[in-house]
Amino acid sequence: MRVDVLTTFPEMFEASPPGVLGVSIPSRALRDGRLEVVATNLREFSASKHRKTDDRPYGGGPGMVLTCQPVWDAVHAIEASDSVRPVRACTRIVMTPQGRMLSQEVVEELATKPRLLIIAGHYEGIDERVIDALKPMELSIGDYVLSGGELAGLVLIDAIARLLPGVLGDSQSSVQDSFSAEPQAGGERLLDCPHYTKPRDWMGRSVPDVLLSGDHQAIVRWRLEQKRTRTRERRG
Ligand code: 6GU
Repeated sequence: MRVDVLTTFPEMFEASPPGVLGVSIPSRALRDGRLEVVATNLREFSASKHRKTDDRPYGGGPGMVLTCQPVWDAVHAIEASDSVRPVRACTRIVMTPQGRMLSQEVVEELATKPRLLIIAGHYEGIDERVIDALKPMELSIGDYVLSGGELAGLVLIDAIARLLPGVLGDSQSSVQDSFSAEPQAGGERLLDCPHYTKPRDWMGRSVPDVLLSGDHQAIVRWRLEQKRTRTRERRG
């Protein structure tokens, strides 16, 4: 998959460690060629004298708003350029706290796309007219405010990278993650169960007996029960 990012802070998407994309699973996905991330500086597309990308909001108020022209021009230039022909269609995404809430279901759907274009606004936002004209998907990562969409975009890229075919080994398969559809439970999306490892006793605390019983069916039942209880108590 190719992921393009349009941002005024392209250095946040560099893979060299200790960047987010330079460690752990995303770095492996990049190294294996299963993921390609190309960050483009919005400034390069500004037609203004001082490469301005933003201006003061009509109607007054604090903050700055990204202007339509550089966003529109950059999106079309990025979409026309690809390492493969014919160019892959981009799924356009604007990261914004006003967007649809990101969920594992949305991540799974996006992980099947050939190419994403993530637009990360800073400041107060993006002129609504260019959003109307581009018709992107608008996504939020939660009901709190970040300084910009870049961190949210990195969250999205990380969540997608680990679902790309061949990125996770069998030993860390994503089918057992929190929020994965439960095969034993008709596709319910549940929080994960608790996990334990050695030693069997630690500071007077023992591991639940069922996990030491060797009864595989009982363990599967216990884990599903724990997932349901946790989901009810923490998300109910
Ligand atoms: Cl996608 N962007 C910003 N700026 N803040 C956020 C967010 C996105 N999601 C939650 N807060």
